[in-house]
Amino acid sequence: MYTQAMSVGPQETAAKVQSVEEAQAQQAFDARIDAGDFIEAKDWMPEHYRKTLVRQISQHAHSEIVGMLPEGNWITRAPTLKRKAILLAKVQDEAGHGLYLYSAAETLGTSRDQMLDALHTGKAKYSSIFNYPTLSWADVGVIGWLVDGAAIMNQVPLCRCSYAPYARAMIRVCREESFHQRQGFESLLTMTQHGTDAQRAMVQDAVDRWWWPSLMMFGPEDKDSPNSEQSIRWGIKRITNDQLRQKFVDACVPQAALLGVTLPDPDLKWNAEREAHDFGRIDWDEFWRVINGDGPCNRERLAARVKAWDEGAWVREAALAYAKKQAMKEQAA
Ligand code: BYC
Repeated sequence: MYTQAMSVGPQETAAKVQSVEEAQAQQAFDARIDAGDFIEAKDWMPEHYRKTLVRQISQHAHSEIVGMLPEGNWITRAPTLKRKAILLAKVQDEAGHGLYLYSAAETLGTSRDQMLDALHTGKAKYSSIFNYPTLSWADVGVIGWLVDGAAIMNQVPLCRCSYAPYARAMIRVCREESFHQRQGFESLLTMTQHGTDAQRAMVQDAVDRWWWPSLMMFGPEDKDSPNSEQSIRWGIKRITNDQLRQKFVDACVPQAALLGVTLPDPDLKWNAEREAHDFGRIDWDEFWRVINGDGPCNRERLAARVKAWDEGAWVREAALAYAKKQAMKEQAA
């Protein structure tokens, strides 16, 4: 018995050798991360790092695609040709962001079909913010100001993400998000400075409804964020959820004053000691409800995406048939 337990068969030896190699690869990977190196698609990476990236990047891609829906709802009702052209460009940019991000995730060995299946079957998450309705034209401006503003705050550090294909995609995304944020702010400024009392009231109502959900975009508090610690250690996330949320609040306060709107938080005040704003408690029950599928528009958003996928089947089939025909022609030539 004793000798048997000690004996190592050829298969086990191979497994052991492999694990030594893996330990070395892991060490080399850790050293590269510590040195601030970027990891490329073909480089060795631990399975957990790969999975974390696929999870985050695919959720990010889904958020961009689902994020087209609340604003897309207003394209036919934009008040002027200029606003309509801006909104069309913005919504198209979001489709583009989704495509860069799906491509970045595909470099990690997953397929677009797998990612979309996870979205359509409700297994994959997308940003909580897109499960709220857009009730008035002012919502479009507020999405630009607050939602894109929060997105930039979160995404600028991702330009330095340790996974290079994601970092590269984020550089372009951030440039475009910056235009999105400005157009939203400018649209609101036009309404609050040159609009009627009814338009100013419409802006305030939109701010009241979007402020708290925007703060939720940064994710749970650090103490309740299961992924943050490891993601920060790997250089996937560079700044924690709470730190980014605080930076966002501090940036928004003077912007709200410029617009002449009130942020709907009686506890919001400058804390000279911390040199930052204190703010009220986020309704975390609402956050978890929304990300678990029970927000005001979750079912509507998912149904819209599934319908678009089903109705696009003929386009995918035609593209595949065309590619096959081209390949056959090339083979014959
Ligand atoms: N909504 O451990 P945590 C845009 C999930 S698109 C839904 O802190 P992590 C735009 C989280 O996924 C904006 N789910 O996670 C588009 C995790 O769930 P699982 C999207 C959320 O990953 C069009 C669990 O809660 N931006 O800007 O370390 C128009 C625990 O959280 C949310 C990105 O995706 C949420 N708000 O940190 C306009 C940026 N928060 O997977 C604008 C990239 C958390 O463990 N992503 N969860 O089941 C990130 O930076 C990070 O993934 C997060 C979360 C900060 C969002």
